[in-house]
Amino acid sequence: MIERNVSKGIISTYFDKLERNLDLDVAIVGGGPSGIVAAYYLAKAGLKVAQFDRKLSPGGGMWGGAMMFNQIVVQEEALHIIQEFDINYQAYDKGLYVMDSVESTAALLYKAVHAGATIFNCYSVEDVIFKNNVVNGVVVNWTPVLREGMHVDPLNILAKCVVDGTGHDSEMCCTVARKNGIKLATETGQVIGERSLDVINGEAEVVNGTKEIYPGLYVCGMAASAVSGTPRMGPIFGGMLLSGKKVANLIIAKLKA
Ligand code: 48F
Repeated sequence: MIERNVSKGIISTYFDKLERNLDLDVAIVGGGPSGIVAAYYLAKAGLKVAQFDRKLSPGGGMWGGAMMFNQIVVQEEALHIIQEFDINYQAYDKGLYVMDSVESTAALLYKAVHAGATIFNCYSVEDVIFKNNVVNGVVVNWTPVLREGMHVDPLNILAKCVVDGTGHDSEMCCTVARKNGIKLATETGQVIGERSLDVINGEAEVVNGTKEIYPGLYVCGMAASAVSGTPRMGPIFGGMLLSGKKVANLIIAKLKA
């Protein structure tokens, strides 16, 4: 009966997919642009990578452009990433290019999955696995379970490296520091919190701040700004793309050494 087979097809292949991803090279928390770019380059390098986003539609803050005017801006330094993802763009001003934010977000997601990354939507990462002072994986639950405040235990997913790509709240860094009494690789050892907007410094510092912030835990995108206390930059996305590529390269260098 087709009615039964439709259900069976979904259930059996979904749980195969979940089981294949219980033991990862890299778990990326957050499906914003920096994390998706990281997923793409990691998968392209042959690593086993899964990305978890709490929303129905991963893509983070890229869909809406600025104030829901659905265009974004990328500077010259990051244009090669736009080209690698086959995104249409037009030159606007000296060194600045604009593109459609919906096309851009869709292209990032499509290429990451085609490169071999697995994206789990509707998953909230509520904690990490923390053993011998190293981050070893993520603890996940259904977003609706957490939203409803239901007392349901999560599942555990092992990963050699975890990336905090949760954006402005840098949730994984906050959780690791708060729960385990450890110091992160920041000036204060804690999450400092992002500063007010400054495009030039914000864009440079988000890439500088992309690093292994604690053994096993990497940080990229706005989470990197928030952790290290550097400025936000608004709807210019080159820094996010470059940060995603940088974190992928750091992890590739570590895991393939
Ligand atoms: O904030 P976000 O878009 O991440 P990003 O890669 O990019 C930032 C830009 O969009 C923009 C900007 C550019 O200049 O400032 O804000 O740093 O996306 C973060 C994603 O993480 C998900 C959230 O739903 C969003 O899609 N997320 C956050 N916390 C969790 C999470 C969590 N604990 N578990 C799962 N997903």
